[in-house]
Order: sequence, then structure tokens, then C-alpha cells
Amino acid sequence: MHSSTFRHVSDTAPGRGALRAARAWLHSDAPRIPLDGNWRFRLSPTAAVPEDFAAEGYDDGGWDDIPVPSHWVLQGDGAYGRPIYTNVQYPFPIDPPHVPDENPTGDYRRHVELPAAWSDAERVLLRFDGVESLFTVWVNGEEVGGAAGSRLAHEFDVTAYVRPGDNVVALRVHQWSAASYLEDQDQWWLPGVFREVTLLARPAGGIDDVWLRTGFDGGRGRIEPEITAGPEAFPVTLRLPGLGVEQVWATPADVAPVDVEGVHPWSAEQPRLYDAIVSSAAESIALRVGFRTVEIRGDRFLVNGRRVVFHGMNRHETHPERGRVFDEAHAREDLARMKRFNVNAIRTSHYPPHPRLLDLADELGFWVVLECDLETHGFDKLGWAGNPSDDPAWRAACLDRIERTVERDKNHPSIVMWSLGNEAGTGGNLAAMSAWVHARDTGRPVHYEGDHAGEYTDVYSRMYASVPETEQIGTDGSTTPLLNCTPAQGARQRTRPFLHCEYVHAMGNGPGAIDQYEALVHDHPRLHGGFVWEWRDHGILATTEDGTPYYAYGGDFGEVVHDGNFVMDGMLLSDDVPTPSLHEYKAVVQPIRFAFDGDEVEIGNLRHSADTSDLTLRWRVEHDGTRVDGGDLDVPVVPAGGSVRVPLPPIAVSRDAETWLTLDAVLAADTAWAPAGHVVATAQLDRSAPRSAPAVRPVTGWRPSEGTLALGIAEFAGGSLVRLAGRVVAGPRLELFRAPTDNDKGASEEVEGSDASVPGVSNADLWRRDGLDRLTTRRVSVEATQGALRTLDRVSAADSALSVSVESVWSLVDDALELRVEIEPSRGWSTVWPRIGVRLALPDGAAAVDGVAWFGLGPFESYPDSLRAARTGRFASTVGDFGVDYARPQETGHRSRVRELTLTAAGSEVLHLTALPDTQGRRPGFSLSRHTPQQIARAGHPHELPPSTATHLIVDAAQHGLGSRACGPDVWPEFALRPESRTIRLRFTAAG
Ligand code: IPT
Repeated sequence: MHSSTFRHVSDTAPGRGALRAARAWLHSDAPRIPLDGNWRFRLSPTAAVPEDFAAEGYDDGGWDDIPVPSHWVLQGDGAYGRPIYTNVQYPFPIDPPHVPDENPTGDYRRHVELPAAWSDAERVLLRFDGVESLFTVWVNGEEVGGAAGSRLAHEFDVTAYVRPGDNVVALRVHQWSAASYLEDQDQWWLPGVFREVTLLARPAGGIDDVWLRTGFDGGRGRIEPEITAGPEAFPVTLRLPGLGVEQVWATPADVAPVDVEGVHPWSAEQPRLYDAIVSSAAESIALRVGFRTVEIRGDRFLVNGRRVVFHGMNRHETHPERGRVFDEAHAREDLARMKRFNVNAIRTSHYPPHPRLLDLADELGFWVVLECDLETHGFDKLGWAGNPSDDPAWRAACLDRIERTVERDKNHPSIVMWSLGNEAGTGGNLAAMSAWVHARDTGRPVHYEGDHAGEYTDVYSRMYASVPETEQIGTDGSTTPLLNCTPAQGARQRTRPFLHCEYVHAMGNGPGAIDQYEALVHDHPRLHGGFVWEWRDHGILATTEDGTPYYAYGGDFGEVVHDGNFVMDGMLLSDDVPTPSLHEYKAVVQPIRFAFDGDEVEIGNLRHSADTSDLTLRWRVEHDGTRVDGGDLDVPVVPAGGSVRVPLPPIAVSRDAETWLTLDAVLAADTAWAPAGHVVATAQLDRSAPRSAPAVRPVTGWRPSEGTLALGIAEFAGGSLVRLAGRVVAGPRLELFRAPTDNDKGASEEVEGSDASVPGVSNADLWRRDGLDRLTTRRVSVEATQGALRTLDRVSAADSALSVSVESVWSLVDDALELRVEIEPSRGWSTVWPRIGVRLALPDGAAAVDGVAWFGLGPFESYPDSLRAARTGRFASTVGDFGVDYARPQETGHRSRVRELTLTAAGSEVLHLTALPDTQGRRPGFSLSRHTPQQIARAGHPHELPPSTATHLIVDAAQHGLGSRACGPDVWPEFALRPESRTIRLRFTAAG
């Protein structure tokens, strides 16, 4: 038996029945009844279930309870199915507009008591703020209508269906529908009623909709009101108490723009909002108004006449336990964290967020690109044949989506651009959506990345363009062809503002080269920055069979098709922990620029419009990382776009220690997002007196050696180190492998002219082909002389003729044990190498090494193309905290340019190392881990790493860069590590 709703699952129409036109999400004092809380719930594996459940008297006694809002796949511990993760793939056959009969269908029921006073209401509306994907609603047994558009609001007029007292609301929600073809975003498929359901009493003489469009021009604000209300609602009053505005409109025809003097403009930096009330005798609506004018002038994107540079994040709504269910406290903290990391913009990828998020964005200050809920990416593999974006059968659905998007959120000053959607190819329906926006909202430009040739959008947008290509886009007169553009189309695109709607893909350890992109923004004003892909990992909290919690990704729920850990590509881990890439990002985009010049520093203010009066400049001088002096620097207020030169503070230069000056621009007072003292921008100046590394002393008299030997704190057997400072050790051995990062596993064609990478083949595969993860050693010789030991090893992999020769010289120098390792590759290595290092295994057991303190770059991990957040100083960490818990274990923890490090066990120092620079002044990096790179590479999740109390110390003469090849360019050639000869020089002393 097929029910009537079953027919609707393959209907491309966006809605039916008593569904009403879109309007703004307003804070009104009209009566409302939230329908959140528990509903009765039943899940069926197919859409073809009888609809008898909608009847008033239906006995739902055998059903379960489910909370609204929630996703059913995240409730009931698997009883209602599991989440599915796909990126581009459709998790059902591509058979538009049909979906399979196997279509999980959730039926919901609840009672609601309508107060007698509601009889006065002119109308009663039932509003749904988010239901995935298609639903039908019944009230008291009567079908009211249905709608699709998961992340959009839908209101039904239920006046004719409700009565005072008890009412029954029944819902049927299908996981799959024609609408699913339009919702192919790279995220979890999470069905259910996941945003609020509300009953609204609409009073006679109420105000149905309000739009206060604002503008700002030289101290004067303008409000262009649009009031949607019947004549009986008038007079309508607009009040802005903070500005002394009280405007009464007697009739609809009187409604007219209001000019306001003495207004502070709204900006992402200074989000000045004014409370506004729009009221009739029957209803009052509260808004918060920000005055700003968005404008494109030539190839500049301007707000209030000034160029905007987007330091943005792509923000999905995702939470390990709630999925896309909104939590205001968490969202506020999320946005405050963005502010603390110098993020000034949000693209709401790839759908409108919970409407309250825009209130928070207005209040905390972000430039928002508000995106429509539209993506048809899975048609790409068909060469876009049948793409709904270009098929008249889907035109109404596409238009409905953009209308609901714009109407709901039109009042927010933070929204400076509308985006038609993401990865939906191109076509007539997108052009029609854009035309609708242009007609409806002349105050905001239209964005859509897929309009490569710029046929119907206002800004030029791309994703993951390489650094050289980005530079060419920004260069006047460049004739370098642009993606999918004829020369004429390319020329047209170069007349427009450019932004990256996605770039610097933050999957796993990476991305590198954030600073290279940022540098272009300063040289080419057409380039307006962009939006990092993406803000946070989408891990879902799950537990292993033995109860170990972990963050699940694609495949962990037994999906038929999935895209693995491609959903874990945020600068924030699933549990809100910022990754080092977020610190790097913060440093790269810091709004204050410091340029040291002799005894002065030039301080530049890179902000949009705010001056520096909110900042204090702190300085400190350190000798080998220990503070010797510091204070506040007197700096005049610098206007936005301006700069000032000030003398440096006095710097006492040490003769036998490194001397560093650090400048921190910190918040002078508390803000809504950080306390006073929060560091906004930092710079360091090396004022060290020149010192040369001790020369290698020639050693003579080498004779073959065997058996055991002691040298200071070291004991050797057969030339191999066996004990150090009384502890059993193994190694050091050559280590060329790193557990591949997601970028190392990327196989994009874009290898940036790196002749050592192969287009379409990942570096990780090349490393395994060459056996870097399975090196073996043949000892060629062991020789000793007075106070010194020398070994020569040939290191190579099975079935390979390539090799590396490793000469290790141990000697006693001034009471210290020095190790000098000369590493020299044979000819014929053709790939980049992940690292050139030596690995030492320290013993586990009771007194296992569990901590480290070092002088070098820190506090976070750093790599050659991600060094901007790293500063020179003294840092400490436990071994457990030393690396990052990436969702899929991979290379982590490398600290660059180390000078000294001390290993500790249970609070006491056990071993002290000094790293000497090589003859070119280069210093090694190091990392510390409970696992070897080979062990890490075998684990799919952190909990798959074997239990270990061992400590592996790796000292790297060099590491390969990070790049962003998981979705974007490979490591820039300058930061790619090619096989080459390297020297590592270390001195060991027993501590304590
Ligand atoms: C791009 C998508 O727009 C985004 O949603 C996400 O999937 C990202 O890639 C990768 O994580 S599209 C891609 C073909 C560049």
C-alpha cells in the first residue's frame, strides 16, 4: 500500500498545502508555544507505511519517545540507524528525482494544549526551523501540507485545523526525497526534526514581516523600512531609543526612509548595534540594527567605503553529540573563539545556520557570506548531465530555497553577501536565483563559486586556486587564462573583487603556505582574502566495543559508500581543541604588522576601520628564553590603514646567550570575546650577539673496534649505543619516514612545479614504494680511538638499490658526549623525503620519560611552511600532550630549530641535549612520541594505537613541508625536502 506522502518523496515541488511564503525570523512579543521536548516516535525502514498514525485517536502507546530537536540517527544508540558520511557521492542511486524504497521514515506525534485566549488570534501558524529532508504535517488528523528544504524555515497556516484545548500534531519525515538531490553537501546525512517547532498566534493587527535595510554614509545612518502588515496594523511605530528616533507611520503609504544623524557605523571590528522596536497596537518586534553600506566599486568590495579583507572560516553546523542541533552557549563560544584567533568572517557553508547564529554574528562582529541550502555535487561524475541547477523541473525548488534564505535573514547587518549555494554546477536555475536576489535586495552582492565565467554573479570566487594562480588573478594586465573562462570572460572576472570561498584545506596536519596567500592580499587589492576550509572537524562521538570513546568518521558506521576521514578537515578538532593550524592562521592574519628597522619598529594597522586605541603594546627581552626585562611601549593611536614608527625599548644584549625582543599587542580592556591582556598580534626580533658553533675537532688514530666500550655517559656494544645516562636505549637509527599526513596522502595534480612529486600519485605512496617506512641497516664498520667511536652504516630497503650512508661519530668534548651524524643519500632517489632524522628509543617501564622542556621554537608544532605562529622561547610539555590527536593518527609534534632539550621522568631531569647548528647555521627540529612513525601510520583512529609507555625521540635535520594537497596544492618547492646530505650534531649530558 502506498500512502499519499510516499508519492511526494519524488516530487521536485518545494512544498504543498498550507505552506506560507517566507518571512524574517523575528523576535516578537506575540504568543508562541515551543513544541520542543519529547514527541512520540516510530521509525520505519521504508516510506510505504500506512498514514493511519496521523489520525487523532491513533494509539501510539507502543512507540518510543524522541527529543525534538534532534537527529534520529544520533538517538537511541543505533536503534534508529546510523549517520552516513559522504562528500560528493550520493548515498542512493542517481535516479532523479527518485529515491529508493528503502527510505528511513520517522513518524512523530505529540499533543499540544491551545490556550482559550488563542481564539483571539487572527491566524495560527506552525513553524519548522529545520527538518531533514521532506516532511508532511497533520493537525488533528487532517493533512496540512508538506515541505522540503532541510536547513530552511517553513510555516504552515493551521488556523483552520486547530481548536482550543487539546490538539494532536503528527509529522512524517523521510530521510530521502527529491530534495536530497539538492542537499549533497560534504557532511553527515542526519535526518530528523533538528531545529525548533513552534506554534505562533498571529494577532489581528500584527506585523507579519519587517525589513529594516540600513545604510551608512559619513556619520549619517539611513533606515529603509519595509513593513508587511495589513492596513489595520497601522499606525506602526519605529523606535530607536539609543538614537532618539521615534517615527510613527499612520498608514502603509506613509512608511518612508528615516535618516539618522550621529550614528556609529556597524563593522565586524566595531559591531555597533542599536536596539529598534517596530510596533503596532497588537504586536511589538525587537530588532538590533547596524548601519553599514555594502558596495562594489570596480574590483573593490567595500563596506562603508573601505575595502574588506576576509579572514574567514567556512562554518558548518556540527557537534559530536548533537549533530546540527543548535546550542546557543556552544555557538557563542565558537564565535568568541574565532574572534580570539583573528577570524573576521564566516561563510555559512553550505546552508543557512540556525537563525540565532546571525544575531550572535551581528553582536560579536563578523562579515558573513550567507549561503543557500543547495548543492548537487554528485552530478559532477555525470558531467553534470541532468543537473537540477539547469533543469526547469527544479526551478521552483531552487527559487524557493533562495527566497527562504534571503527572507529569513535579511535584517542582519553582518550579512554582506548572499551565496546561491555550493558545488551545484552552473545553469539557468542558479541564474534565476541570482536575478531574484538582485531584484529583492539591491544592498548585497551575489556570490556563487560555480559561476566561473561570471555570468550572473557579482564577485569572482574560486576554491583552492594555487598561490601563483591567485597572484595572476590579482595582477592587472595578466592574460593568464582563468578556469573555464574564455579570454574575454577572464578579462571580465578581473574587473571584479576576488575572494577564495574555500582555501587552505585544514585536513589533519596542515595546511602549509597560509602566509603565502596572505602576502598576496597586501600586494593586490583586487584580492579580498577568503575562507579557510574549514572551521571544525565533524567527528561523531562513538565508543569502541570495549567502551573507549572516539570521534567517528566516514566508514565507522558501516556505510555502503562513504568518504572516510575527509570530513575531518577543520582547524578545530571535534572536541573544540584548536589545532596548531589555527594558531598559525591567527599569526598570519594578525591585524597589526611590525616591521623592525634599526632601532625602530614600524607598527602598521591593517584593520578595516578600527584604530588601535583598544590595544596596549607589551615588550619583553629574553636571554636564552629567560625574561630579563619588559614593560609597556608608548605608541600613539594608529588609524586603520596607517602606521607609526616608534623607538625600540632598551635591549640588553647578552654575550653568551641569545637575546630576543618580543612585542605583543594585547587587548587593553575586556571584550565580549576575550579578557584584557589577550594577545592579538606578536613579533620577535633576534638581537643576539654573533657566536660561532664550536668547530668539529679532528680525531685521528682510528682502529677497528669490537665488543663493548664506554664513553662518558654512554655505553656501546658492537658500535651500537646500549645505555645512556644509565638507561637502556636503542638507536639512534636513521629515520626518513613520517606517518603520512592527510596532505601527504593527497594525490592532486597540483604539484607546484615540484619535480619530485608526481601528479596524481601521493607522496605517501612514493615513500612506501621506495621503502622509507621499512629501512634496514648493514653495519659497514666500527672504529674507535682515544675518547671516540665511529660507525658507518648503509641503510636501504628491501628490493631497492637506493641507499643512504650514515656515519656516526661519538666523542667526548669538554665533559659532554657529542654525536655527529653525517647522512648522505646515494644517487637515484627521485621523490621528496618526509624527513631526514635520527630516532632514539628511550626505555619504558617505571621511570619512563614523560616530559620535555626545550629552548627553541614553540609552543606548538611547526613545519617549514607553517612557522609563523612559532616563536623562540622556552617551553615544556608532557609526552602525552606533545602531539595533536588528529582524528586519523599521522605525523605530529615536530618542534623546529631546537637549541636545548631536557627529558624528564616523574618530575626529575634525566637527560640533557644540546643541538648544535650545522655549518650553514641550520638547527634541527625534534619530536617525542609514545609511538614510532610506522606504528602511527598503521592506526586509523587514536584508539587503534597500541598501548605504550616507550618514548621515541626523533631529531630531524630537516622535515618536508605540509602543503594542502588533501584538497589543493602540494608543498611549495622552497619547502619541499629533497634527498640531500645533512649533518646532525648533538651533545648529551646526564641531568641532575
Ligand atoms: C569543496 C567543497 O565545496 C567543500 O564542501 C568540501 O567538500 C571541500 O571541497 C573539501 O573538503 S569541493 C572540492 C571538489 C574542491
